[in-house]
Amino acid sequence: MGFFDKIKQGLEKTRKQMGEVFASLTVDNEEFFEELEDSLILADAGAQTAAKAVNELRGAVYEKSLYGAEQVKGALVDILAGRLSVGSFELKLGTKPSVILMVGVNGVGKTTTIGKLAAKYVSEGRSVLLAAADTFRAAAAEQLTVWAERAGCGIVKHGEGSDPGAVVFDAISAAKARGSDIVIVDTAGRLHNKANLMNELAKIKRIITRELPGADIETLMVIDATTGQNGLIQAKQFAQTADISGIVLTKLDGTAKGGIVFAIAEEMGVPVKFVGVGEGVDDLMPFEPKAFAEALLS
Ligand SMILES: Nc1nc2c(ncn2[C@@H]2O[C@H](COP(=O)(O)OP(=O)(O)OP(=O)(O)O)[C@@H](O)[C@H]2O)c(=O)[nH]1
Ligand SMILES: [Mg+2]
Repeated sequence: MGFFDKIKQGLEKTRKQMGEVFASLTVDNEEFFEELEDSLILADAGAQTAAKAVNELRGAVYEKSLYGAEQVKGALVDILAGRLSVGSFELKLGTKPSVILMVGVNGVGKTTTIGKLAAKYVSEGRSVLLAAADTFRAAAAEQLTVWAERAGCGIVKHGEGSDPGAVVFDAISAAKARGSDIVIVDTAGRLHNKANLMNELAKIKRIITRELPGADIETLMVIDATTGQNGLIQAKQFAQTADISGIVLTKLDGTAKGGIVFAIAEEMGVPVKFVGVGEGVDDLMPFEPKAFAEALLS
């Protein structure tokens, strides 16, 4: 199943809502624009994004004399997709090794996404090494080990409660020695308090940049799409410490409404690079803005 169909399957609630709004469309009707704005807000797009997108659409409709649901929908797809184009959707992983640092609050899907990414890169013929730097829980390293076996890649881990920085240091040394292409670092989503978490991330980042000067480093923030606007609040907190280069939006196969993608692009200026659409190893897809907007309105 392609991106469009997967997304379409997941965002049923929003699609239904949008369908109803468009069914009531009469273009000279201000009510339509108001309903559309409300629907975008309901879909988690955020008030600011919804207002801007609808204003843009209103302008396009009058300027180009658009008529009928299909034309107006087409214009809205372009406007929404345009709002999502805030940077490259590709990961930059040119150096050997390069690093992917996975961050985000607990339970959003960091470890699962690492497993999926590892499997993807291994299947593309690249050598991957996982760093189990979530040392807060013993189960975290075990879970990552299962994913390493599934993906067919190596893993560096220490005992529970050990220093995550030391795990990252060892993983980078091992990657250099083995000639690995990509090191993927798992991190804790929860520590005793938030300041600890942020300090630890900053420290991990310092070790990576110190040990691998000039290397390509992608810091991916994982957000659970079903948490709605909460995801945006989390992202803003992490952005202060972690210098995020991209977002992975997980659980779009569930009850997510999807509009959070627009709020993130608008308020953070950071592109969504991948979406998670299930718990399986193949359930990770590169993000496609136009197909996403189309699926939302289909
Ligand atoms: N439906 C669905 N479930 C997902 C997706 N991604 C992850 N999950 C599930 O979400 C739960 C939490 O995933 P983890 O990968 O353990 O999350 P985490 O961020 O590593 O959590 P902590 O290590 O506790 O911080 C697991 O049950 C995963 O199977 C997704 O795209 N769709
Ligand atoms: Mg985890």
